[in-house]
Amino acid sequence: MGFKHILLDPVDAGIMCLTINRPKVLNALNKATLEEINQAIDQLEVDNNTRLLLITGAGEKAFVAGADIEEMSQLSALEAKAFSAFGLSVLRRLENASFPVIGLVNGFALGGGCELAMSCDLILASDNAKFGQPEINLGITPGFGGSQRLTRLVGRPMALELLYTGRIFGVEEALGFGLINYVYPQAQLMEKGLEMSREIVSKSRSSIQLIKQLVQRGQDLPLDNACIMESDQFGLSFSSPDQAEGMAAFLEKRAPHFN
Ligand code: DAK
Repeated sequence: MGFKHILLDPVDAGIMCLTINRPKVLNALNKATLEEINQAIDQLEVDNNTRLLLITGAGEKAFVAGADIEEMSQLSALEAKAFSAFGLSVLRRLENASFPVIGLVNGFALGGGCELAMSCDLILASDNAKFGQPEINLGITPGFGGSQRLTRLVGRPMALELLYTGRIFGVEEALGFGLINYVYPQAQLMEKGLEMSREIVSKSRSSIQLIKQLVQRGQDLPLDNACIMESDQFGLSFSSPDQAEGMAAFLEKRAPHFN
């Protein structure tokens, strides 16, 4: 499928890369871009070869500098609500995708960009990355889940400070908050992302799918219910050929070969 605002490319066996490609406006997310991300997810979900998705921004300056302010400035209240609901649903699809999603944050990740990054399973950042939820400066609130995801990730007092002030912060603070996994020089970000991706796709695909579901769904459940879900998934994992192979490999003192 031809896209105008994003690129969707295979970058290694089983590994796809989605690049937000509007560098002139620092990859700001307009409705058309969100629609294309949604279509890309449709495509990846039915492509059995997709094992993992990387998301990044075009150019060296920005991952995504937010929702497109020019487009948003024209919205009525009802249109803004619809835009927010659509953005939320697209980000939720990434969180619930049947494959891991790694955000490669290569510059500004502000507003909707920070929200997009937070909907990825892991975040690897370049040393020039900057994060923040500056919606307060536009007289609006976060609209793609920032108030909720940031609070769950960094805790209530820090989330409220960042949301009240709109302060932009760098990778050292982001690491300290537990918002991101690792920081690399910008020129190495893609290679480091690929390195981690290759390691993940070498593992059991069925286990990864179950683990992603457990973590995504379990974190919003009471602990007892989440642990029951884990028992169910643990049981289910014994129906997979990977369980037979993984345990046989251990007992035979060899490396497992997962399909
Ligand atoms: N939208 C549209 N264009 C943007 C943009 C954005 N978010 N960010 C940057 N650009 C454009 C600039 O207008 C400029 O365009 P030209 O003037 O060249 O035509 C170009 O990108 C380069 O930007 P700058 O010249 O400003 O570059 P600087 O290096 O000087 O500054 C910056 C970089 C990232 C600090 C600055 O561009 C900036 O502050 N950008 C805005 C950051 C921001 O406020 N992001 C949050 C956006 S609000 C909701 C739904 C969604 C949301 C909220 C509610 N509902 C519907 C309820 C989400 C909101 C957001 O994400």
